[in-house]
Amino acid sequence: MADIRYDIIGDIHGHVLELRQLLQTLGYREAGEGYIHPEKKRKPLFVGDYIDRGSESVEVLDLVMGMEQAGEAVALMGNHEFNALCYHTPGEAGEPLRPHTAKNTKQHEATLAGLARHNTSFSKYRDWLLSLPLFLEEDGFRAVHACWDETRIAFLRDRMPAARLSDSLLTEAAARGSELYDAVEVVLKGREIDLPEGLFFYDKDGHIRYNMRIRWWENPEGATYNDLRVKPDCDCGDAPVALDLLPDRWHYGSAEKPVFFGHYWLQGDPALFRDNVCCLDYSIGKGETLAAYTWDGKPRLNSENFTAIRHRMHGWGAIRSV
Ligand SMILES: [Mn+2]
Repeated sequence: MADIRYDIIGDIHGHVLELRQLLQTLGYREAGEGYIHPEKKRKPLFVGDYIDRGSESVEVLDLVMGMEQAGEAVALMGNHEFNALCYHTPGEAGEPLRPHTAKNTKQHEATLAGLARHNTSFSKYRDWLLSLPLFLEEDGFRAVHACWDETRIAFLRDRMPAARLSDSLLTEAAARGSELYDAVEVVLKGREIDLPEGLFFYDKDGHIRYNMRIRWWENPEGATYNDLRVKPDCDCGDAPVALDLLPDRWHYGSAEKPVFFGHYWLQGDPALFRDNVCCLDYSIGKGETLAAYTWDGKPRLNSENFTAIRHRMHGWGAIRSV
């Protein structure tokens, strides 16, 4: 896939109107059921989380699946796709791999409602969702839904041909305690550490949390909990991070090739974390922004390459376009 110029697109979460607006702003034109770019060899690379939250999960699946199957896009798996596969797949005892608890069902309810409204079933999308790779490495960049953890990615490369799950691997990955579970968890949901004793916060859904997502691209040595939090929306304390909770002391270094991911529900205008670290989830799922980065092959990233579409309730308009 050398020579291809990618428009890397963050979490969509059931917002097909914003996705269409973004593709048009990037210069794509409608062609059949999908979009193509007049520049040959330019295509979208989606970093996962197509479904849930927004009311157009089915429409997003139809569009992204159609483009991917036509060879006009690359699509990675997000944690919402993984969760949905587990939700709709029975395990050996017949119980779903992801239990149908109130919390799990609520996380998935917008997609369930969309499927019912379209009088269609999850099985239409299942094989395609299962075929989505969990990560992508190209000569000039890497992409993953949440975390390019080198140890876990190496393990997954070993276990998963072409970075893809299968039915038996899905069952294994859903079993808490397995090494595959741990690797998929980190790659699709990010690295976390427990907060110091007595500290907790409430997440965006009002659930109490005793651990926090960390900036896996920052050196944890000498950092405080607040230094390592991804977003400034919780006070995680200024105590030094307990390094024994991060046994490998690993972080994604500044000399590595650029890495793109989504997942973190960022707010505001898209910005780079570093010139080789780019998160593209700007919370369209919460009424904010759908973001893309146009990768031009350069080894260092440039914030001029962002394009972003505000949620429809703000009125249409691109924040910035290349
Ligand atoms: Mn996610």
